Amino acid sequence: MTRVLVTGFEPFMQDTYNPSWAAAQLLREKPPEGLEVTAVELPCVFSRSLPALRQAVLSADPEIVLCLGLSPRRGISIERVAINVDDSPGLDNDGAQPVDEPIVADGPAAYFSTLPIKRCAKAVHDAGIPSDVSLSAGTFVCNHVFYGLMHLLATEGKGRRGGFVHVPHTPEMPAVSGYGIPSMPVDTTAAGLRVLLSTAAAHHTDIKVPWGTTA
Ligand code: PCA
Repeated sequence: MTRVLVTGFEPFMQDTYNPSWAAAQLLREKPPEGLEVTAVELPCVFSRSLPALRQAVLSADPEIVLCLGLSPRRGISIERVAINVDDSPGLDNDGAQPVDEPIVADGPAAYFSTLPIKRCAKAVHDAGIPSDVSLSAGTFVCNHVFYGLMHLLATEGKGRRGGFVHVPHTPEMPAVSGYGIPSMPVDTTAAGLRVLLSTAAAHHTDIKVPWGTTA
């Protein structure tokens, strides 16, 4: 059995629902074959999210950590890189809005995901669920958690692998009809994430296929 920790976020800003946490719960209920999933909900708060994540890693002792967050994406959006800056576009759930502050004062500028991101994106896509490699997790709490996760895994030296995935809105969310942003049923999101986790558990190395961009 491969031990996996999956985190999702509580709702934030105008939303009352966050499909990232709903998907994490679905993965816990029905984990992929051979995987044992612990699911933990993180606060959408700069100051409290990383202590909660650290606690979850300590108690679950996972081999793989997959953090999930909501973003208006077209499918399973696999983040490549976390950057060392908080530049919040609005208030977090504690009313804080850090601007241009480092996440770790003496930390590196960025960390790459240690999951095989292209292999995972291809596997999810081949299973018929939209998926892509993303070059930015933004500069709100998701990037904060992604950077903090990768810093923790790099410095604790336990060989755990980790990464971050943004999931789309669900069709019922008001922003979808209001702004016409893309959406995906949460069951489809969970199905895609099962493929992603099985792929990540089975493969430590990535495939070398073009997925770059000029933009
Ligand atoms: N998405 C936000 C934070 C919490 C979440 O689910 C983000 O993309 O930063």
